[in-house]
Amino acid sequence: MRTVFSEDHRLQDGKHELLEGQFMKAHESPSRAEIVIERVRSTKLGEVLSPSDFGLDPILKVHDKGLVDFLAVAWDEWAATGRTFDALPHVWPVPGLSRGALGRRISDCIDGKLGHYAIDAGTPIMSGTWAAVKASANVALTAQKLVATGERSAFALCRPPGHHAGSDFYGGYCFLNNAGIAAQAFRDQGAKRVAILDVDYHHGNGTQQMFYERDDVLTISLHADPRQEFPYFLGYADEMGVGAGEGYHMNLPLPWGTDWRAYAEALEIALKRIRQYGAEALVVSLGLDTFEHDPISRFKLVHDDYQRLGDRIAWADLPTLFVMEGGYAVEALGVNTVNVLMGFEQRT
Ligand code: B3N
Ligand code: ZN
Repeated sequence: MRTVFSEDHRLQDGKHELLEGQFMKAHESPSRAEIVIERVRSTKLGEVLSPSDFGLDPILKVHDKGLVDFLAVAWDEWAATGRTFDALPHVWPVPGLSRGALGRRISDCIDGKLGHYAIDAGTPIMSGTWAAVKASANVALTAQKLVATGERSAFALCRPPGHHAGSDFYGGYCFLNNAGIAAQAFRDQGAKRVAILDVDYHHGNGTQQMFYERDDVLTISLHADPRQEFPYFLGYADEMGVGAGEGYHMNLPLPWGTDWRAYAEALEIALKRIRQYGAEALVVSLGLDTFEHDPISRFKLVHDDYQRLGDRIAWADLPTLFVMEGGYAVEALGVNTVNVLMGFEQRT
């Protein structure tokens, strides 16, 4: 399997995230992608390619121009105020603070704009963020092209990750939804039905929002129950899509302590639905924060379970694009990621 990787991911190097009432060292760090690419190389998984530049058009198919334009200039606007620390929001337009007749007002001030577009205070913007974010989307699109042009699978080693980013918001360490952008590219290149399977520990709220009213992209997320975990406000089992999208979204929330046995049962439900749907391509939002030693998560998957996960995904028998999402047990991240990819490849 070929991997697409950009060293520009290093330009996203947040110092802090706001957590438990204090600033903590950011969990989403460059070391994550570095350990994965090292493992890809040392196991000789396959060739490693640099991304091509696809420009903004494929991004604007699924993201609002307002968000994209904001991300492109957010650091410059922040720095223009004389600040040198990473940009984070501190106030949000909850309904009682947002009564404009034409909907939510977007302030002229960078602090108001951050609150408008961000869902949390854990997703720092710095001078290199926009370059890293564009590179991450290009990584996904380059790997998507490999699969769309005939490869059975490809691995997009995206960083920053993407599945919490919606059409018009960012957060959860994510800025643009790499998996969603890639799924839309499959559609635009002729696939009638595309499925996104999100196996990250956290609910893929951005992916759900982006495709919630559509029946041409089936979205399924297995994740920690939002009653217990971020993103808290979306990801419940009764959210199944609306309008044309009714029946084309599936949430499979699981409790703290979930091990492979319980996880595999939910995974079978997801995979059967994908087969029944008749998808022509599969995009996997590949988060490895389901690992037993992940520092911010509470599932119990072990190293070997990731090979099983890859094997079960291969059972769907679809052209498959793996897109990197979360995973913060950095020492184990390379092994666990490549275990999934090898488990997939070993099923012929
Ligand atoms: O949920 C957390 C969080 C929980 C526990 C932590 N410990 C014990 C240090 C730290 C953080 N933070 C909220 C932001 C989570 C973003 C998740 C990003 C992700 O992986 N998405 O898939
Ligand atoms: Zn996650």
